Amino acid sequence: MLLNNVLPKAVLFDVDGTLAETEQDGHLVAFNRVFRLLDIPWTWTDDDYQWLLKTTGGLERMRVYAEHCGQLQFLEGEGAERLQDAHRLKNKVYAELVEQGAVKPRPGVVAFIQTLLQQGVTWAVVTTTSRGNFEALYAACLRPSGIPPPKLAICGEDVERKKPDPEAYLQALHRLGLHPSDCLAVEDAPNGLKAARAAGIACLVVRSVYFQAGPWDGAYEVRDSFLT
Ligand code: XBP
Repeated sequence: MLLNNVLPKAVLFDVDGTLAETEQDGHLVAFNRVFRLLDIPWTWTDDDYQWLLKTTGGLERMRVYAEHCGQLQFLEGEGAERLQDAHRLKNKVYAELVEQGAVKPRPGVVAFIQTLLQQGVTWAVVTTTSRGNFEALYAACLRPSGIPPPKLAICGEDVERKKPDPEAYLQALHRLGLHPSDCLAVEDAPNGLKAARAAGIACLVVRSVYFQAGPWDGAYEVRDSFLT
């Protein structure tokens, strides 16, 4: 993948929706399972989740939903603790689903990373999902194909502000010792695109199932698949 006719020094990959359709096949299934297990009276549909994905971060997403439904008891005290427990359990269930093979790498993504590595390009991860979620996905979906661990993985726990804030990308640039023009970000969603652009990094968008519509202002290129 060339960036302005030259190879980038590093390609910085988002995780959810970009490496795999984790949201539809993993996180949404896990959220609904946990709501039942913990007697939280919510069931999220595909349409609900598409709207909810405007909010980055699983815990933040549940808080936005509680507010939206006027269930303010979930925003403080015991109710807030219930959501924190639900979030921890959601990530445990998510990791189990991933281990069981419920989530597959997006078609062509493994070959895309392999080609970069053969060309001497660094592969790194810039996500605001929890680190355990990325590690579970790497172990189940990328390591078996011989993809080595990324040189750097910035995850949700590493930042104070999640995407669309550029903090995760700025940290990656600092830790890799690279200039924004040396790098290409790969994202599937408008929040990720905004984060990369706000850090000055060119961004290839590979649209995922919940983000067909954009907006994609400022994208370097917009594709539907890693195969094209
Ligand atoms: C990823 C997310 C996450 C995952 C779940 O952000 O928004 O919400 O759905 O992650 P990005 P946690 O793709 O912008 O990196 O539940 O661990 O927060």
